[in-house]
Amino acid sequence: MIDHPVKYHLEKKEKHTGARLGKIETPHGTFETPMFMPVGTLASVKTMAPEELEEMGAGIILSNTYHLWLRPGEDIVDEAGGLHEFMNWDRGILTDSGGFQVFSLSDMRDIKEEGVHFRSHLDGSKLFLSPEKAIQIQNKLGSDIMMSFDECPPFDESYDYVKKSVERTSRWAERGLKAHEKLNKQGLFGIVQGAGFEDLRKQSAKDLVSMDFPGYSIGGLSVGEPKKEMYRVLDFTTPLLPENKPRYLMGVGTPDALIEGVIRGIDMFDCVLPTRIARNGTTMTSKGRVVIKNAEYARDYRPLDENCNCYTCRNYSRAYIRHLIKSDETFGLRLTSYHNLYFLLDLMKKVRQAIREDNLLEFKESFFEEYGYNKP
Ligand code: PRF
Ligand code: ZN
Repeated sequence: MIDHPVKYHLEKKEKHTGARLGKIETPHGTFETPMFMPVGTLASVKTMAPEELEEMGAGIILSNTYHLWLRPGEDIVDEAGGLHEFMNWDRGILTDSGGFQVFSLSDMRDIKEEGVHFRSHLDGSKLFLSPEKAIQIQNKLGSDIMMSFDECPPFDESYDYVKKSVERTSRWAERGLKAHEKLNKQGLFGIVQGAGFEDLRKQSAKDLVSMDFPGYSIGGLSVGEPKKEMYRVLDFTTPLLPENKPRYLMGVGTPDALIEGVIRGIDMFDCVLPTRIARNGTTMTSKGRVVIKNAEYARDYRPLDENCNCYTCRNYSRAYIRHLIKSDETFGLRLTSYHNLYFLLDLMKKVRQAIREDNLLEFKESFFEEYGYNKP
């Protein structure tokens, strides 16, 4: 048994759902779960300073092996003293393995047992990423939580293909574990795949659980399948994972999916959604999305969200933010990014409180009602 540097403490299970309240201890502090992790792909959460992330209550952010490998290169980050030092963030960092990015960003790729040959999305040069290489890069980056190198097949791939893919992803996870040189400093998670096939998800979970990772991700979801399908897969997948380890649903960040994921036993989420839509002027509020560029906000002197206590909502009006974004003033993008991240972090805080009080289903109902999910 390994004494993992990343530890999950289960504090309470909600009475009427699969939701869990807990804490995750990392070498860079402890954060409460369920938690949403802001995405900083290139060692920066776009437009946000680390102090601002800290202020809004982010205890962990996500960064990316593939992107940092290409630019600036893991050696530069290593020489700088690691990712935390490099970007001036001393709380948790989770790095994705690059597996998913290879499949989502590169259209030319050749998947072999040894790894994946593909072309750079920057300059088209030939690259090769393997389970070992993905771990070596993450060891140099020095993230608190690393991801195994996996394949994320399309949700509608054939059973036969997904079966082969899942088996290979298990072998890759095993190879990554062997290559991991900092077992006592960085936690490595396994990633459960298997698309929509229950027996393949079972096989994947069983293989990975036998390797005793300090946490498990659920990959291959939120890749274009209907939400109902994602919830169906979660319904049978989270129960396959050990209760004393965290479960991380990768790439999910709409408010409804966060709540539905928590209800099904998920502890961690990440998504570019809040920051990406913020940069094109779309905000999430307790009453649904507000597209701030719209003419109806030109003379709207209310905050983005009257129920929000964030820096943006305490100080600026919709009319002002609209003006900034219409005028290409970058401050506008900072204000919408701040608010959207705060909104999801605050939502998770309310979700944790609802778990504490055993009223998560009531919370969901009133949140959905106000957000507009129940309206025609
Ligand atoms: N695998 C990895 N990263 C991911 C995913 C995956 O399946 C997803 C799927 N939503 C997002 N990010 N390694
Ligand atoms: Zn706000």
